[in-house]
Amino acid sequence: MPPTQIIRTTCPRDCYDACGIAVAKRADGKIKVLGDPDHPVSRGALCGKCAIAYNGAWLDPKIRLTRPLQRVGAKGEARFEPVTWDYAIGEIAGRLKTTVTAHGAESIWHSHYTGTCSLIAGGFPQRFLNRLGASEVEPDSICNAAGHAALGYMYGTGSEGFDPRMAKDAAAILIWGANPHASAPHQHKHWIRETPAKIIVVDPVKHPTAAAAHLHLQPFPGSDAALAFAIAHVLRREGKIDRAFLADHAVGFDALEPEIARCSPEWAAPITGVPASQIEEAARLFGAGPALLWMGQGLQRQPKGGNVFRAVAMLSALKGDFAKPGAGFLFLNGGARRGLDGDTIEAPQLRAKPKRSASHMDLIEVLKSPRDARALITWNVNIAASNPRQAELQRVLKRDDLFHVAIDCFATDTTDFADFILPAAGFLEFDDIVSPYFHLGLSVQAKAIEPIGESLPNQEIFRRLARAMSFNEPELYEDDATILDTLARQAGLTGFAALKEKATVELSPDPVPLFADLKFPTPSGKIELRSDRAAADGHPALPQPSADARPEAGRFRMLSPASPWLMNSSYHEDAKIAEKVGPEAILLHPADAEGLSLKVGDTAAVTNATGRLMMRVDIGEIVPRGVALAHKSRWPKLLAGHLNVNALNPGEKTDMAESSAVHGVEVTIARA
Ligand SMILES: Nc1nc2c(c(=O)[nH]1)N[C@H]1C(S)=C(S)[C@@H](COP(=O)(O)OP(=O)(O)OC[C@H]3O[C@@H](n4cnc5c(=O)[nH]c(N)nc54)[C@H](O)[C@@H]3O)O[C@H]1N2
Ligand SMILES: Nc1nc2c(c(=O)[nH]1)N[C@H]1C(S)=C(S)[C@@H](COP(=O)(O)OP(=O)(O)OC[C@H]3O[C@@H](n4cnc5c(=O)[nH]c(N)nc54)[C@H](O)[C@@H]3O)O[C@H]1N2
Ligand code: SF4
Ligand SMILES: [Mo]
Repeated sequence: MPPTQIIRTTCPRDCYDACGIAVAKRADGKIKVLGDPDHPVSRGALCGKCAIAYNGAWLDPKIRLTRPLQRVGAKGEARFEPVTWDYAIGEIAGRLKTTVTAHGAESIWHSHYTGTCSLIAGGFPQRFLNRLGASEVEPDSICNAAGHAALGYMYGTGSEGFDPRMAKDAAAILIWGANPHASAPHQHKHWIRETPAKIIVVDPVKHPTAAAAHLHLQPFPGSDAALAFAIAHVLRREGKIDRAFLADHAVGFDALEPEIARCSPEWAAPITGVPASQIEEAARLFGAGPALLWMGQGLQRQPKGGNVFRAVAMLSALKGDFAKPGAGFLFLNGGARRGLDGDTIEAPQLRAKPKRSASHMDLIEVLKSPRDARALITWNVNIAASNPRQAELQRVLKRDDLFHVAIDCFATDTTDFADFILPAAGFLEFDDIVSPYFHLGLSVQAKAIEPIGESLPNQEIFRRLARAMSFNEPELYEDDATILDTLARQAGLTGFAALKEKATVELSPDPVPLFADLKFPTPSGKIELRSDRAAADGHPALPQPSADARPEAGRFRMLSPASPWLMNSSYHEDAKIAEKVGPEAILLHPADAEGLSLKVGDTAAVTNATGRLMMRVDIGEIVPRGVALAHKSRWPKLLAGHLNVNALNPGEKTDMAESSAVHGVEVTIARA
């Protein structure tokens, strides 16, 4: 049957690409989810994982959660019974009310992240949670809070980045601690390849983007700050430092310069493992003209990730790489880049008292304490797969007097521990807006099908909870259409209909220079290479040319970045994807494998003080000796032992913002 209708929408996953989707709908209502050929980034193709899962698990009522469920077994046993929406909402509201009365609203915690990044489904629930006065697990602390803190000190914000359309004017693109091949597959496929700029990748792993680059520097994890200073050293020696720019627009270069002068490539080579000649070459390419610096999220998930970010981000400042074509850095591009006001969606004014929050790294301590936590609401997250100290978290989630409501599209490890599970509608089932975090456009999420089963969009679930709690603030009930029009107008459109018509709109016809007015949102209005705020917060005033100590003999530094086949833990529920990801695997350098008498396909016991996992051995010359590579976040319950790689993650905090230092984990490895 040929399609009778094409609905253009957008992938709202936490992904740099934000691909355009064309849903082909037939007369019998059946759909096929395809890439939108007119989308500037994805150009007609979805990534492999979405092409499978959006036509598989996401449409399958046998895999999706379709009805509200109430627990009938023990916590974690995953025995539930279907109940009506009215009953579930009534019971939950009743329990929240008695919890507020007996223990205060602050004893109700909620954890959420980027399960969907569409604006309303990702943000509207905050209106209810603000009104309730619930405590929040600081969302970015599982992902990128250290990078935001570091860039905040130096530039005043981590949410303003280059416009990728600038690539045509760049002499070089330096990709530092990101893996576009997995985490931004269309940038890997099109954007990087089509630019005349020289591509330099800095990553301990020779991933496919690194392998295709003009130059790949392969530092030992956690040694990047030393490497950045050595690149700065060469820029200085070759007269590539823009002293006039620094005099006008930065503070602290005078204090930094002696350090830069000290950190030669020969000094950095043994510390980082990168040959001095490659450091020289990288500096030469990066210094040849305006350059784009893409700082990946993986880079700051290191114990000293904040310092690393300040040291690397300093390079754009030294060259004066702002306010001109082909120049700038990017961590991510936030909604404000297109005029969007986050407060419109989340209504923080509904909160009566300052918000109490805790880092994801402290979640176990919070949930363990009956004094601090009486209830937990999880939505848009799968903490039982994504968080550190996984075995211990599973035990803590069994606390019988912790009332847990989980909202998801699928029955995850996290929902297995809940008292009530509420089924969330997927992105094909309601209108919303997607604000991509790499490109500067704005994209539509358009309803293509009715919600699967009785599932409801997050926002509708929280409206129902508000009603059952007898809250009367009008913000809690504002309808989607009104909010979508408001947001579209903030971005300069006439309304949501205009966005729907175009599917994706560019913010401006021409590439937007970064910090065009050379005003930086720091206290001084300049780039703060030396930051008094950092010093006041107990950090060094200047970035430091330091590197982490190497692991002791017999220990490995284990990296667990994004897998090309999963989106965090999402998609493992799809059988075809599960087949692709297979069992937990760990990749070693051939010489390390030989030293441990391990062959491809062997099982290795991977151990540290936090946990022990049996992992399938892979071998490849893509990591330095002493580094082991695994991937993040399979579904624990689909694995032997019901644990994934986060069972080995002690939850160490980064130097800044109490964020996850998961790429700093150390393990020992032995034949099982
Ligand atoms: N070892 C290791 N662990 C890591 C990382 C790492 O690098 N290494 N990375 C970390 C990072 S960067 C992040 S961001 C976190 C991510 O960790 P999480 O935020 O837990 O991400 P997911 O595992 O994808 O869980 C998102 C959940 O949201 C659900 N969902 C999707 N759409 C909707 C919706 O519309 N409504 C509702 N209610 N639910 C929806 C999905 O089904 C899924 O179960 O993991 C971290 N964990
Ligand atoms: N397919 C897929 N795409 C995803 C995700 C996914 O799970 N799967 N997750 C999404 C999310 S939530 C996020 S935050 C982003 C993350 O995507 P990225 O920003 O690409 O970050 P990661 O995948 O964590 O790690 C990227 C690279 O950082 C490197 N790295 C680790 N430590 C160091 C170090 O010390 N120095 C240097 N130079 N490099 C280091 C790793 O080797 C890895 O190649 O991807 C998003 N996109
Ligand atoms: S996950 Fe990323 S690459 Fe895959 S379809 Fe969605 S936006 Fe595109
Ligand atoms: Mo993330």
